[in-house]
Amino acid sequence: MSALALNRIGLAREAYKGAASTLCAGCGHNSITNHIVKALHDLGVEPHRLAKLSGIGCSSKTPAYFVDQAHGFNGLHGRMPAIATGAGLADRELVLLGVSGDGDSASIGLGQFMHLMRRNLDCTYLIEDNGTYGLTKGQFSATADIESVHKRGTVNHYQPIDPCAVALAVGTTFVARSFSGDGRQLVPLIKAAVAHRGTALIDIISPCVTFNDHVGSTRSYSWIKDNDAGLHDLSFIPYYEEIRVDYEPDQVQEVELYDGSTLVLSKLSEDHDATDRVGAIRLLEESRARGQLVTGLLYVDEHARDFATRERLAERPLRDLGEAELRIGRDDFDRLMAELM
Ligand SMILES: Cc1ncc(C[n+]2csc(CCOP(=O)(O)OP(=O)(O)O)c2C)c(N)n1
Ligand code: SF4
Repeated sequence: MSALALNRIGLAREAYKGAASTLCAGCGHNSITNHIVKALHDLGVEPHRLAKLSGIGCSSKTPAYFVDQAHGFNGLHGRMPAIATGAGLADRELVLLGVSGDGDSASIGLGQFMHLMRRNLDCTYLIEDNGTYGLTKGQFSATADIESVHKRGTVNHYQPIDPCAVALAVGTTFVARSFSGDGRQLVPLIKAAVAHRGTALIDIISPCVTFNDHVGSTRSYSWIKDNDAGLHDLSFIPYYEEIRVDYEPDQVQEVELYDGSTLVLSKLSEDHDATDRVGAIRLLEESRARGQLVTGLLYVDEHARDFATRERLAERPLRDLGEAELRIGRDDFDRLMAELM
């Protein structure tokens, strides 16, 4: 689809853009913004239904750079999951898109991050992962690899926290990793994440050209180019498009998402089964031991109920419910009082 083409709700790509970026030229986060714009335009997400949520960091500034007609909330450092949960439960019609950094999610925000991941709130959660605190001038973050070298020569002696491994361990229902420079892989992943009914995490390696793009870094453009092991070629077919059939069954795995959309995985290098959670954890460990960064859809469970459904919350936004619907009925009130006596 060209930039001028209108999407299924009659909007041009322009309608999905935001303010001009103030990030450093060449920052991976800027590329991710462009991929988000493309994915949301292709999907035809209604701007007024989109809620962009973030914490603090260069990465957390980026929601200002796309869909300026959407709702937006820039929360405290590492506290975006609480904001997302409140917004999502109050209005189930919102499309929640959280954008965070590795510091925001894996350092100060790790507790909030893990609880969001285990509850299966219906949201897309992108980590723009550069292994460093870009905004505060380049300290190691908790995702920096052990023995990686800082721009000023110091070495990181601590084991990294892998957001995908953490997410898999606590039962996240859509876990993927990608690279900011790989739009062919990342755009369909973002679309599938938005279509997924539940928490969808994409950890996106996104080089910080100012503080973490030197020799010795494992988040630099050249390191990723040499060590990226793609799992599969991806394409995504939204539910409102005609479903196509692929005639090479040995090479293609289709994953039907909750809303009827289809994610098509065409396996290239590894025979990875994206429905096998334990296999995904093993794959992460094995590729880390080989010094490889595995990218693609690691795991998806398209049958799990999302948080609001499990908690039996109203389908309609709370703001639209009248007093009669919000108040507890006489019978229920009497039963509750009897239980408390
Ligand atoms: C409570 C609190 N502690 C510390 C800070 C300082 N601080 C601002 S951004 C940041 C790290 C951001 O790193 P990351 O999330 O990786 O984003 P990046 O800038 O690398 O995209 C820190 C420590 C803060 N704003 N608030
Ligand atoms: S400091 Fe790093 S993360 Fe921040 S805008 Fe510049 S390149 Fe991007």
